[in-house]
Order: sequence, then structure tokens, then C-alpha cells
Amino acid sequence: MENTDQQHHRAVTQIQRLIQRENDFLISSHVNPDGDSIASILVFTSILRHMGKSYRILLDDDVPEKLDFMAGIGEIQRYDGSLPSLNPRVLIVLDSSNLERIGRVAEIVTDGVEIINIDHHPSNEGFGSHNLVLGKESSTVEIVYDLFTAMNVPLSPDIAALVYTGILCDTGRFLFPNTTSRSLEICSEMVKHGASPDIIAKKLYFRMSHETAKALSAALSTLEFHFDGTVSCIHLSNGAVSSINDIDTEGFVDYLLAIDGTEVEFLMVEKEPGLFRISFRSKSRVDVNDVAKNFGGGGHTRASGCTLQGTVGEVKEKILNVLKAYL
Ligand SMILES: [Mn+2]
Repeated sequence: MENTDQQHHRAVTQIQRLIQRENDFLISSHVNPDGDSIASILVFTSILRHMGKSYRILLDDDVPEKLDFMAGIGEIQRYDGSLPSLNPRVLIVLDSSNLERIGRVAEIVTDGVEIINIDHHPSNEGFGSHNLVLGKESSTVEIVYDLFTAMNVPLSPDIAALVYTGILCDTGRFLFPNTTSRSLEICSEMVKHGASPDIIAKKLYFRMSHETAKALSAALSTLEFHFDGTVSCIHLSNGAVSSINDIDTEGFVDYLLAIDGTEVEFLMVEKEPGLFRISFRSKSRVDVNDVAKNFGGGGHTRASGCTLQGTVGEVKEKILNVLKAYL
């Protein structure tokens, strides 16, 4: 029986051989793209470019505006539902625990297509022909960067900034428990090679439209506490701002994490009248992945989400009823 290190080593060798042998690649990642998924894609394509290979990047979603500064972002195409003429023999899936997470791009997979699955989610289903899954890594880009190094691709300031950005995003600015000395060592290396922490931080965290600032203010004004202050919640109603779908509400719920005494925090955003997108956070005790599963959602132990229908009062009631059992 092979141990994990041997499996890992074998997957790396197989992936290297496949890259050397094939010429056309399709690359994809999960819907709701984040800094790590985009960084993983763009660092992977730098390997393919270095090897003189053809590739195409398809996502079944738009890239969030705040990631528009990432080098090479213009190469990412939104999948329009029709199969590209490329006819790839290899599909590279990054940062996705299963094939459903890449949305309709999965339609491309026919019998002859080999799948390379590179990910850091412990829940990864191992759906690839080759699976490089390391559940303890902070981010997928850390794994892709190892491959990049193993294949002797020259490191440019642009690539350094991509790797740094991916790790920064998935470690929550080096604040989450997945932040390891290795993540920091890689980031230190990236800074030596031209990544600029202050420029990247400004692009990612210190940009907010006036509309988003007003929406944040409206959401925070709805703050409530439940169960002796162990749960806090806020909401943003559809009518509270002019165009709710232009608002970047990502990060709103994190403000609640700073409040003393709470264990679970959640945000309810009314994306359409009567339809709420819920974001959960947990400080230490409650597994909010499990909480979200009650409502058909999921995610991680400390951060998860789901979708619920009803009025804000009804939705809140449903959530509090379930949360009761977890506290
Ligand atoms: Mn990730």
C-alpha cells in the first residue's frame, strides 16, 4: 500500500508527463470564483505557456471585479453554454471538491477526456484521472506553485503576485487557522520576487464603492443578538439599496466576528424578493458546514452558506430554530 507521500509524488509525475505529452488543455474552477481559484488558474497557465502548449480557460461565472488586477485575468472566458471548438483531451480542474462545482463546464467531459484534479479541500471526491489533493495546504495555489517549481518555470513578479494573492485570500489575510509557516515562507519568497503586499492589499481590501459602503451601513444597522448573545445576525433587504446585485457583500459578515461573546454569526442578503443568500461564520465551537447542510448548503467548518426562501423574519426563524441545537 502506498503512503500519502508516494501517492502525491506519483500524481505529480503523472501530471508532469501529461503536460509534456498533450497539446490542448482546458482549465476550469468553481463557480463563485475567489482569489485562490483565479490565482491557481493563472499560475497553472504560466506552466503551459512556458511549455508552448495551447489552452483555454472557461468558468461558468463572472470574475469578481475586485480580482480584475490579477495578471492574465483577461484570458479567462465565461462559458456561454456552447462547447468550444478546442476539443480538449485534458481538463484541469482547480480548487473544486467535486465536478459539479465547475457548473456547466462539466458538460465538456466526454469519455476520452482526462481530468487533472488539483485541490486542497479535505472533502475532495477524487473525481480526476489524476488527483493531486493535499487537504492540509492553505490554498490550491500552494500546490500549483510546487508543480510550477518542479517544472522549472521562471518566476516573474507577475507570477509572484498571483501566488501571494491566492494565499492571502484563502488564509483570510493570514488570520485563519490554515495559515502555516510554509504559507508564510512562500509569501516571503514571493515578496523577494516582486510581489507587493501593500499594492495587493489595497486592491483586495481597501476598495469599496459608495453603494457598497451604504449597503454595509444599512446591514450593520440591523444587528441583532440571540441566545444570550452567542449568535449575532444582520440582513440586507432587497429594497434597502438601489441595485443589490451590484453590491459586494462578501466580507460583511466578518465584521460580526469581532464582537465579544458570539459563537455564530450570519448574514442574510435578499438577492431577489423573497430569496435570501445566507453566509455563516463560526468562531470556535459550532460546525457551520453542518448547520448549512440542514438547508441544502455547505462549505467549511468556520465559514459556510446556503439559500433560503421567505420573508426576512421567516428566514431568520428557520435558522435560529436549527442553530438552537448547536449551541
Ligand atoms: Mn481554495
